[in-house]
Amino acid sequence: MNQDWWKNAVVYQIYPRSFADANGDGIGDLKGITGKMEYLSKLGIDVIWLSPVYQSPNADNGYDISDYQAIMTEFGTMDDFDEMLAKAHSYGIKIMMDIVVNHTSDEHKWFLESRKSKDNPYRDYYIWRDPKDGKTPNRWESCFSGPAWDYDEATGQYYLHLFAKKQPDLNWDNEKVRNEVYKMMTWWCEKGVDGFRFDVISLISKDPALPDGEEYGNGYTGNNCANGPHVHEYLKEMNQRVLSKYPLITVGECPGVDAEQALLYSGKDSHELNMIFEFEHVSGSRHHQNKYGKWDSEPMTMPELREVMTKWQLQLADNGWNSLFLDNHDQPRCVSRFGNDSEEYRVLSAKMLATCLHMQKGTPYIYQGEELGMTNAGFTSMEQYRDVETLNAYPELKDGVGEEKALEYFRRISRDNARTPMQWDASKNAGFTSGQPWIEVNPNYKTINAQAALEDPDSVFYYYQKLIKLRHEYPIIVDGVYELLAANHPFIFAYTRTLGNQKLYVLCNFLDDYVDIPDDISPCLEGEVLISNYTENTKRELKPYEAVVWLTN
Ligand code: TEU
Ligand code: CA
Repeated sequence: MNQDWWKNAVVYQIYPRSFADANGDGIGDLKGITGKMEYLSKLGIDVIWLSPVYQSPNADNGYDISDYQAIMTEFGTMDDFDEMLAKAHSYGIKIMMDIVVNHTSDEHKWFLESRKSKDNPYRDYYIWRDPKDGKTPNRWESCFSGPAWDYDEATGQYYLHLFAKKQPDLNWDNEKVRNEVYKMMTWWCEKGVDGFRFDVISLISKDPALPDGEEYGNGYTGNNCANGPHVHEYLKEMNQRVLSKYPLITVGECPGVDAEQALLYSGKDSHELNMIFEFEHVSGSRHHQNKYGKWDSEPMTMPELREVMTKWQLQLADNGWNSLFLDNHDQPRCVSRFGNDSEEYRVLSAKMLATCLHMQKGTPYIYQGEELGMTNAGFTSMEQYRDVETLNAYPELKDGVGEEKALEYFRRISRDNARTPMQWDASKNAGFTSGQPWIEVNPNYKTINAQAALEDPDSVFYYYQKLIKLRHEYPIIVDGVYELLAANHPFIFAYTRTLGNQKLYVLCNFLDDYVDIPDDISPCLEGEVLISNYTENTKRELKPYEAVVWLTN
C-alpha cells in the first residue's frame, strides 16, 4: 500500500451518539452506523473518524473514558464493533479511532486506585499536587469553567483536570502511563483499525513547574500547556513503538499550535503524526477583545478566514500536510457560521464553502450532516442543552451578561449546535430514532434530510459526492501548489492550484449579492468548469455565493 495513501483520502466524522439509533433508546449506536455504510459509500468517503465509542460514564459524551478496551454500553458490544469494522472494510472504508489519552474518566480503574492513597502504585499515573497557600496549586482554569484543580479530601491533595472534573489528566512523564497507552493502541491496531485521531495531544506534556502562564479572556486556560517540554519526545516514542508499524492515518488535535510548530508535529521528517488539526481559523475575530473566552468572541470575517487559511497553506506547502475542516462536533455548523442558513441561500452557500475548502491542499474532513447543509440547533431554552461546556459556562455568563445574552452566545457557538441528531428523513425524529432522542432534533428536518437530498440531483449531498470524486480523479487537487489571488478583495476568496501545465482557478463569493471578478483574474478563466454551484458561469462576475472552479491547461 502507498505509505501516503491518506493524502488522497477524504474523511467523514461520525459522532456516534447523534448518528443513527438502531434499538430505539434515543442514543445513536454502532449497529446504527453499520446500517448506514451504504449511504457513506455512496457519498464516496475513504475513512470514518469515529468519535469515542469506549466505555464511558459520558460526562463529556465519551471523551471521558473509563475502559479503553471495551465498548460503551449504550453503543453496543465489541461484537457490534467488529461487525461495523468488517462492514466498513467490505465497502473499502477505513476506520480511524479517536484516542483520548490526555485524560481518562475519574471512573477509570487507574484513577480509582490513584486517589486511594499517596503510596498507591497508580498514584503517579495522574498529576497530584499539594495546596498552595491553602488554594489551588496554580491559577489554571478548566476549559469547561472553574479551576483546573479539584481537591480530594481522602489524601489532601489536588488533581489536575484541564477539562471537566470527571476528566483527570494523565501524567505522561510516568513511563508506565506511556507504556499502557502504547499497549492499548497496539491492541486496536491488531484488531485492524486504520488510524487514530488524537484528542488534545498538544497538551500532554506539562511543565513540571506548572507556571500560571498567560491570561486568556478572563482566565488562565490549559492551553498554557500546549507544546510542553517533552511532547515531541513522547510522540516520537509513540511513533516508533506503535504508529510506524502499521499503515495508519494519524491526526493530532492540537489547540495552541501555530503553523510553524505544526511542522514539528507533522513535518515529513518529524516521525510523529501525518497531520494536525489547528484552531486558528475557527477562533473568533482577532479584532475583538473578549471577556468570556469563546462565548463573546466576534465571528471571523472572510478576509480573516482567508488570511489564516492561506498562512497554513503556505507554511505547510512543502514539508507538511494540512487537515481541512470547517465543522466538527465542537464547532457550530459551518453553513450557519461562515455561510448563510436562510432558506434562500443555505444550499448555495453550503456548496460554496465546500468548494473553498475541498479545493485546498490537504486532507478534507466532513462532519456528519455537513453534506446535507445541516444548520445550527437554534435552541431557545437552557433545558435543550446537554453539552458539559455549555452547562458549566451558563452560571457565570448569566451573572455577567444575563440570560438572554448567554442564550444568544450559545445559539451562535455552543457545541450542541453540531450535536443534534443526524437528519435522515422527514419522519418523526428525522428517522434518527424510534424513541425519545437524547437531544432535540432540529425542527428543519422536514426539509433538510438525507432522503430528500438523495432524491434531488442539485442537493448539497451530490455536490460533496462530486467534490470527493474530483479529488480522487485529479492529482492537481491533491498535489497542486496553492497561490492566493486578489488578496485584499472584501468578498471573493480566490486561489489557484498549479501542477505542471495545469492550473485550477477557484473562485468563491462570500457575499449574498453579485460581485465583479477582478480584472486581473477574468482574462485567465478559460478551459472547462470542473464544478460550480450554478449551471451558468460568466467570466465577469460571480452571482450570490457562487463558487466556480476553472481548469486551464
Ligand atoms: O476538544 C478539545 C478542544 O480544545 C476544543 O475543541 C474544545 O472542546 C472546544 O474548543 C471548547 O470550546 C477535544 C474534543 O474534541 C472535545 O469534544 C472534548 O470535550 C475535549 O477534547 C476533552 O476531551
Ligand atoms: Ca441506541
